[in-house]
Amino acid sequence: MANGKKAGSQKTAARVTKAEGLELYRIMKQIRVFEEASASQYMRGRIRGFLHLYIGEEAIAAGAIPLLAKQDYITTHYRDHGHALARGMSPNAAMAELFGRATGSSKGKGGSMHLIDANIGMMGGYAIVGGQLPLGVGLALANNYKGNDSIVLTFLGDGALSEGEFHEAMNLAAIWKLPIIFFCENNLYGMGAPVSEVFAVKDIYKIAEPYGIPSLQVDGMDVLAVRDAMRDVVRHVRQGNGPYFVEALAYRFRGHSMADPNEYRNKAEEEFWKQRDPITSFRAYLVNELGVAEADIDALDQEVDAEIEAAVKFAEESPEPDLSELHTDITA
Ligand SMILES: Cc1ncc(C[n+]2csc(CCOP(=O)(O)OP(=O)(O)O)c2C)c(N)n1
Ligand SMILES: [Mg+2]
Repeated sequence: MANGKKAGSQKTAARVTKAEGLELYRIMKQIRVFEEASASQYMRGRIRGFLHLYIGEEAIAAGAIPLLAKQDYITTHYRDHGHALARGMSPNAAMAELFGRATGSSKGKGGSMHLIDANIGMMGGYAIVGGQLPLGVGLALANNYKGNDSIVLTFLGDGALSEGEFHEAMNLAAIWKLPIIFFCENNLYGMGAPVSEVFAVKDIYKIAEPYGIPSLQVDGMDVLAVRDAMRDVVRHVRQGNGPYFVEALAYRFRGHSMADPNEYRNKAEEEFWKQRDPITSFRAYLVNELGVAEADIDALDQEVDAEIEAAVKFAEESPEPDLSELHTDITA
């Protein structure tokens, strides 16, 4: 693929089977309901620390992550619930981690921003903006060194583009031709700052050009557009052709974190994006284009609701980490 090739949000019919379509829907719905539940538990004081919701951006995780193979790795930022769930972390382990319980993915010692499980190649969410980029490059270098065919999918926010380590990571990945996909989730804001006011490059996907890294832009509100684009990207990188840069345009429907009163965006803009809700629009696609029965989707919705309700109960009933855990799992 050429540099800066744009993939549109084309809606051509039958790009997935019914079963595949329902699975993509299930993943998005699971993320949405998980996060709505975590917001409500946060308001009740049962989840503490920071909580950044991915609501509105689910089509990215659902479109991209299931295309990875078992041996592949993900590194990501603190808005990581969707990535972990799409990679197969159980809602129980993720919710218990948010609650700080011993049954969580990191025994309750990581919390919302640090969902990690090496067994599924989910190598972590990181709170330092851009921190996951050199880690992704390191994993990709290790893959090259070992001569295996694992690839790395590293997510970053638009805010990470202005970090020095973004450019260092891109440079090393290009020079060493590493098997890594830099996936920029451009949700138009880094906290309260509009990308257009803080980043000099207008078409973000073109930032890859001087590094000789091929890139594309995709509609991040359209799960099939993400999936179609990523299928080729994953193949390209796995075949040993070096890194790729993807920019997905999306929007977070809530504030930056639960602590954000969200007063810097105008209502018309928010409304515009909410009209493009990736779950509502894909549900319509399933019904209208793939002929899925509404009742089947309703049943799936109920299944997901029950699963997340059970995850909250599991987290609530799980023990706090034992004091003896305070000094375990530390590398010095
Ligand atoms: C190195 C560093 N600088 C500043 C911060 C504070 N901070 C946390 S999130 C954030 C905004 C990042 O925005 P973006 O990368 O667009 O991701 P989004 O939250 O939009 O998903 C900032 C500046 C940080 N965590 N790390
Ligand atoms: Mg952003």
